[in-house]
Amino acid sequence: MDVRRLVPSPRAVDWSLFVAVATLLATGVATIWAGTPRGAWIIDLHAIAGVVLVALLPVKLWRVTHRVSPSRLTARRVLSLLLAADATAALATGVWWIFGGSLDLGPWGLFHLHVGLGLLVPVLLAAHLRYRYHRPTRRTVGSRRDVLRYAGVVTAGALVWRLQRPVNDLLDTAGADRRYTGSREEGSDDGNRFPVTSWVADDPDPVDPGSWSLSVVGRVSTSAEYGVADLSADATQQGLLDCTSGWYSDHEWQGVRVGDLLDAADPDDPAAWVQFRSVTGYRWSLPIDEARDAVLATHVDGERLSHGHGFPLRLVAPGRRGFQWVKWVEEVRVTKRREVGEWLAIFVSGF
Ligand SMILES: Nc1nc2c(c(=O)[nH]1)N[C@H]1C(S)=C(S)[C@@H](COP(=O)(O)O)O[C@H]1N2
Ligand SMILES: [Mo]
Repeated sequence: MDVRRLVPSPRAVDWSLFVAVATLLATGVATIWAGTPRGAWIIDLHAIAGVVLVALLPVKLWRVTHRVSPSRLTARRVLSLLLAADATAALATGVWWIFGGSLDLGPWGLFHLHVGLGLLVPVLLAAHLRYRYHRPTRRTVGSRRDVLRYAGVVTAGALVWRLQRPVNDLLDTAGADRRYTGSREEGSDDGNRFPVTSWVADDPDPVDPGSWSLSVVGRVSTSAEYGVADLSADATQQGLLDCTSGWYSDHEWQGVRVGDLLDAADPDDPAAWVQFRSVTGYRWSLPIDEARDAVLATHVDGERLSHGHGFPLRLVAPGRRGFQWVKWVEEVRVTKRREVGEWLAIFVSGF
């Protein structure tokens, strides 16, 4: 058999690469919300698109390498080279992560590097397409045989992804304990000894419990204010914090049930959201029914929360990604509509 017959047409390869990158971008960004097993398919799709890219990229590079020689380097070709290098590095860091790799880059690690390199791919690709774009034609999709090839590549990708799990288990790598989100376990059930993370740059001074208070305000009939001593921390909640930077930690949290605070404040009928605000301005909302079951924690595994983990009060929101677990909470605000600006606030609250 002539293996070259297996290789799709150049246009088909290019468009498949484009679709793979678009899928990787969309699913990569979407993992930010994937906090419950219902979202596992998002990560599966991300990985399968990655495997497809691993298969297609060499085909493309094989076709174009003859154009690249030091004497023929134009700005455009340098851009294409950067794109190839970045895509390769994004794939390599992703695969390395899957098999348990780590990197110490100051406040960042291998997972951040993967996200950074990955986000750069569509940017470089857009620039590359500005002068290398060819309109798709009927030949791009091609024959029935091409369609079978696409299906074959995607199926092979799914198989390879399916196989990484047993390989990780067999080699007993640090990648073996990954959750479906891609996150790896750190310091579960051991009080405050798990990573301290901020979404962007939130880093307030320790909160003075003497002058701190918690306000319950908004669409309620009785606003209330609680000092540290007024809070009866009699609720417990098992909750797994899964940070989008690639680690998770499972703990038993002790604190105040938000439902008790709401019962005391008596929300009005249109009340639909509950927003948790930090002393830094960082804030996030949960639908009111979900918020009722959430806990504002004062303790973790029986230890008083450390400053880094949000003392005196932090939101525990199981099933939500870590960035929604607001630390240093000083206000519970009941609202009718969700504040759109909180998306911005979580990025800028540290500045
Ligand atoms: N006020 C505030 N709360 C915050 C953050 C922040 O930057 N500011 N970071 C969030 C993110 S991204 C995560 S993963 C968790 C981390 O909690 P930890 O530092 O206790 O591990 O807190 C969340 N709560
Ligand atoms: Mo996070």
